[in-house]
Amino acid sequence: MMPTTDAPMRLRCVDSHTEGEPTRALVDGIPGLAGSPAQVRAALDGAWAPLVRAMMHEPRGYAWLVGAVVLPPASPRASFGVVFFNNVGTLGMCGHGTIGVVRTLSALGRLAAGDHLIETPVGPVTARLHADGRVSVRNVPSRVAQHGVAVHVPGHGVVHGDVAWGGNWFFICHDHGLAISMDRLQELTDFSMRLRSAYDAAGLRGDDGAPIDHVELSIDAGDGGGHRVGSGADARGFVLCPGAEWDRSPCGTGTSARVACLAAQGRLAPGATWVQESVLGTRFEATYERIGTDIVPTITGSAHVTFDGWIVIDPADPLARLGER
Ligand code: PYC
Repeated sequence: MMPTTDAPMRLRCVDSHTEGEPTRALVDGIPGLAGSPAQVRAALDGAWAPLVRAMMHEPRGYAWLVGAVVLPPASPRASFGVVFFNNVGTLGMCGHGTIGVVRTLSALGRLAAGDHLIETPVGPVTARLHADGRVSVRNVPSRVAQHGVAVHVPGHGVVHGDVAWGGNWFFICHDHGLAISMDRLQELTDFSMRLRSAYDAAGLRGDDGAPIDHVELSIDAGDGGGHRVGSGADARGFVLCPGAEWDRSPCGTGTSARVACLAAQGRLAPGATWVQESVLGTRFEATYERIGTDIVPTITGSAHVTFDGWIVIDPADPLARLGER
């Protein structure tokens, strides 16, 4: 149970951005909340959900902020555990968030350069903190569940997409016909939301029955139509997150899902680099290993610390809304 207290709760947090997308790391955990990442995820989606809302929503947070609670490791081989959350609940994994947390812990002097095993609710990942500060995240095995699914989007027509897992579920669409640029954000958001409603209503789910809560609109460098992909990038993507906000980074789990599609189509060889660009123009480099039948992507990017302090949640503050379920 979430403790009830009259005293304001003070949560130590360090903010960073990874290729433009923010992460707020609760670096000393949340008092009273313990367990494995899967147990903490269930608690944050259950009895502790009001605390997630108080941290992520205005006036303490904002819609595109991703939170991360850093946990002591369960396994002696791991450096730490982490659970990510946003304005609508928890995430299975988060690529940009993992890069941000690693950079933050290194800035605090809590993590040395080298390889670190990290426990997440969807399985262990490994992060390599490079001497130059860049971070590579070897993600969970990623896969394509369905290829070329047709979806009728009201007011637009039929589009196609791949349903793929990269630590979260994605519907990756190429034939959307939209330019992926900063001056088209509203159109990209509206279309992605209509697409998600359409495939949800049609009963499309991940192969584990979970909702496909991320939409990725992609343009490859080789695609025609005059749409811009920056020089040296292989693709430019727009990712709509579950809370209807767009990812400022190229999205680590989305890039992993895309790499799984490319591997399945024989379009990217193991070890070859895929450069994925965000709508902002920031980039992740991705490679993958084939381990048995698994596709295991590695995403590399940079993060920078932007804030170090405490969030204060006063139970007497009506805008903390701690009493709401
Ligand atoms: O980088 O995996 C990611 C991510 C998921 C949601 C926002 N960013």
